[in-house]
This record gives sequence, C-alpha cells and structure tokens, in this order.
Amino acid sequence: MTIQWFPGHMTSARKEAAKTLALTDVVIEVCDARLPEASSNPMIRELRLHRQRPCLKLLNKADLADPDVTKAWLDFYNRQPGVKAVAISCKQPGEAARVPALCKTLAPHRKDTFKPLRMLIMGIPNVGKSTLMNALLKRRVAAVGDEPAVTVTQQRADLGPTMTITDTPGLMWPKIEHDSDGFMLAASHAIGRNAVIDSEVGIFLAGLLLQRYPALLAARYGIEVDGMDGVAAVEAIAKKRGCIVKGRHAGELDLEKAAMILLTDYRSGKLGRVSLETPESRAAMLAAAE
Ligand SMILES: Nc1nc2c(ncn2[C@@H]2O[C@H](COP(=O)(O)OP(=O)(O)O)[C@@H](O)[C@H]2O)c(=O)[nH]1
Ligand SMILES: [Mg+2]
Repeated sequence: MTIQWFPGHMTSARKEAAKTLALTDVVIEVCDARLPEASSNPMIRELRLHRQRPCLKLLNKADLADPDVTKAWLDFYNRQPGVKAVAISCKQPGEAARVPALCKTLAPHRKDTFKPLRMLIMGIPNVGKSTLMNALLKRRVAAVGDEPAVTVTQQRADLGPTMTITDTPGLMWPKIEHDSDGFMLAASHAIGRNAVIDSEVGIFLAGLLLQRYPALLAARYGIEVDGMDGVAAVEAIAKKRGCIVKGRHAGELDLEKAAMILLTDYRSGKLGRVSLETPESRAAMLAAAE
C-alpha cells in the first residue's frame, strides 16, 4: 500500500497560504517531534524559501517523543541557515509563551505598531497548530481535534499591539515520496482515515517499534517480542486483548482492532515516549532510496 492524501480543499489552502506568506515576517513551521522530517511538508519549505522568510521550526508534541532523539533533531535543524528549531509541547501550559520572543529574534526589525511582527503558523494536519494559536492567545479561537483537517480557513489575530499571528489549515503535498513517510504520517494521524488501512498502518508501526523500542511493546502488552515481525506483534496483541472477529469469519483474530489498539496507544503516548525516526535512520532511508 502506498499512502497519498491531498484532499481538494488543500489546493485552495495552499494558494491562500502563499498569499499570506508574502505578508509574513516569520514562518512558524510546526512539525511532530516524533517524526520531524516525515512531518515536514516540502511544499511549505519551498514556499518559505521562495519568499526568503526565516523559520521557527517547532518540534511539537515533544512530550510524546524520545528526548535524546529530539535533541539530535534540534542539532540537525539548527545547522540549517535561516532556521531556528526548538522542541515544545503546546499542551503544557506556559510553553507556547516562548514562541513570540523566539520569532522576534528572527525578525528584529519588526517591532512597533507601524511594523508589527507578523507570524504565520504552517504545517501538516494534526501537529498542533491550532493548539499553539489558542495557547498564545490564551483563549479558544481555533478549533482543535485529534483528527486531520479540523481547521479549514485561515484565522488571524492580534497578539498585543506589535504582533499578529495567523493559523492556517494543515497542508499536505500531492505526492509523498517515500512509502515509510506515508505510514509514519498515517500512524501519527496526519492523514485522513479514509486514505489508509488501519491494520497495515498498525503492522508498520509494530515493525518499527520492534526495531527501536521492543521493550516498550513487550511491557505494554505483556508479550514476548523476540524474533517477531510486525504482523506477529499485532497478532500477539490481538490474542492478549481478545480481539476476535464476529460473524462470517468468526473466531479469527481481528487484526484491524488490534492495530487500532496499538495506534491509539502510540498516538496518546500510552506506549511511552517514542520517536519514529532519527537523523541517522533518515539518512540511511534516503541513501537506500537513491
Ligand atoms: N501530547 C500532545 N498533544 C498535542 C500537543 N499539541 C497538540 N496536541 C494534540 O494534537 C491534536 C491536534 O491538535 P490541533 O491543534 O488541532 O492540530 P492542527 O491540526 O495542527 O491545528 C489535538 O488532539 C491536540 O490536543 C502537544 O504538544 N502534545
Ligand atoms: Mg488546526
């Protein structure tokens, strides 16, 4: 299975974002700290490089990611010109408050009512853009949900007299280059459920976790993971949790249901803090794809 998801409203959202970008001083690019590169939209990067706008790269949901891996990613991004990267958890009270000051350092000339600092939040669906917007404004202006494509229009607000901030709908791009990126994105709920088969995404995630965090899988489900592959792990979860098909195929293991248990546990952090990719695994994947 190859995953692609570029629903119709994103074409107009992209055009609108390009327009707003022309009137923006700093792009706040939100990505998921557990899969920073897979959750970075190459189209957003192109747009901001084209306009030569500095970028505050937020590795959000850092509370769910492996802290050592997050540190490696921060080093990776902070070596890029025009980019300042920080790890953050927009859900933790107070953390988002660091963002405006960080943006100011990237556009120090924009500092008064005549030249207010204009910030634009961009990123793929479900990475926490609207959560950031609400945290900064200290009120609920943007709808939030653990579901891709909750925000469908741009929303601008003043942040005091010298700053404005705009939230945008999540943007995907027409073609996901690497299949593993599609799976990581689906596992992290950045892609609409209609575009994926949960059991396959769960099996992919199980395979990845077996490589990187086998002890967490073993502990969460009380299973022996030695020598297992992704399918075997999802089967083992199905057995442990009594996921059995009803109806015509009654008695068979319900892998769909077991996969959903795993996906839900990963998404909510119940498995523990995990990162799906590291700068090294990324480099190896790209080299293999060459
Ligand atoms: N654990 C965790 N969850 C977050 C964080 N930020 C946002 N979320 C959750 O991620 C989901 C998507 O958030 P939302 O702001 O709607 O994302 P958007 O689609 O990028 O605007 C919601 O369930 C949020 O509660 C964070 O820092 N940590
Ligand atoms: Mg949103």
